[in-house]
Amino acid sequence: MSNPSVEKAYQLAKERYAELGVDTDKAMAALKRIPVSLHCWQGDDVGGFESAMGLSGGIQATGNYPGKARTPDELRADLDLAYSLIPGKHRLNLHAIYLDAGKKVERNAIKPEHFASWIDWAKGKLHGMDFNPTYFSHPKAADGFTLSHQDEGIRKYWIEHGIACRKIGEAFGKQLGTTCVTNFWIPDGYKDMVVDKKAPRERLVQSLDAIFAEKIDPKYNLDAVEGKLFGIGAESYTVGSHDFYLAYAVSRGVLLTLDAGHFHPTEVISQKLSAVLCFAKELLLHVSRPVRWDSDHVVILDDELYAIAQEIVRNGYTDKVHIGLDYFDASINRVAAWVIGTRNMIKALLAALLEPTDRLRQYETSGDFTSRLAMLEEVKTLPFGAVWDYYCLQSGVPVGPDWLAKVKEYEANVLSKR
Ligand code: RNT
Ligand code: ZN
Repeated sequence: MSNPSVEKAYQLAKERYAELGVDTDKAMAALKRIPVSLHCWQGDDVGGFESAMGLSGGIQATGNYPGKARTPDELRADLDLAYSLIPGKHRLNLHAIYLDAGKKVERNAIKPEHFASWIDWAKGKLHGMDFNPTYFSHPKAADGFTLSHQDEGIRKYWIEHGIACRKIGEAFGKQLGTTCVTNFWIPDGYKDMVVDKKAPRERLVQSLDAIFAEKIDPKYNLDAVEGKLFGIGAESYTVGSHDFYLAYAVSRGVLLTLDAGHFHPTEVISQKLSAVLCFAKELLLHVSRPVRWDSDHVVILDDELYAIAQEIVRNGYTDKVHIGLDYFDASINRVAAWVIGTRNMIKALLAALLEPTDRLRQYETSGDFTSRLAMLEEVKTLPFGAVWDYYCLQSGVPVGPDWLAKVKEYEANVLSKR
């Protein structure tokens, strides 16, 4: 593909960045190596293919935009379109309820074979895959408790689900030749005043220890645990809080997951990366956008997204921080939602890679905070968009808003017929 105005703008931008000691070609080469894990659940409002049971667990997809995927084939077709509009090679983050088994399989009995069509697809398209046990939308999670449940039988069922999921993660890792991150999030919590906050947490420790007892080669599968502040119907107490999982992850050597929507409204995950990574070996991010609550809005290029990317790039964390997305908006075209959020994540990473960080660091270490602030502000209006456009052009994906026409066409020809 050639596009003279995009190429010309890039050459000028390249010169501007070079004046600050930034190599734009190098930045784009580095960007190409950073995968983003697209969450399958944006494609069908976290429905999955296991049963028609509605979404539970205190999370909610609002909206009823037509055309959601109803089968694994439809979901893969939608994903294929999304990936074709996003520069670079990216991963898929699959939830256990998206199995393609052709029959009902109990969650504690799921096996890699139930995900064979996903593995084949990922192999063919060169996507790595990540995985998630599903601890919601199930009769055995109906009272809001799973791994911390008082009932031993229910705990056992969910422990078995966790064990089964790690084996599926291991199979993904082996068959796709790239490590799978298997992320554990459970909805357990109480709506109202709690007397015994200790017992459920002690039970959760035991359940998790049982799930992680078997060692799996970290080349194939890494485990992560995701804490949360509250959910709908579990406003007063969450068993797996951030503090709980931070301590658990560090003491057990598993990954910690930081979801952007799982903290108090003014608390941001970008501030946490360098703190947690002094102790935890790796992190998984659920990049999301909370609007007043954990609303899981589509990720936009806002200050926090820039800040997350800056922390990853400035600190050299690209191998330690696994970037996953986690949002579900059912009020707009779902393929567009993937494309918008993922392109934004990549844009933020590019912006961070184009930062004259060495120079900023020098200002800081020499105590010249005036220059630090001045430069940080000047950087904001450098011709970053010209580099982004060129990166898209080079990657063979639409430049600027041109991708939208492809989504509209697909909506008219495919989605509107569902
Ligand atoms: C819920 C968590 C969790 C889910 C997905 C579907 O608050 O963020 O990560 O969004 O597992
Ligand atoms: Zn999440």
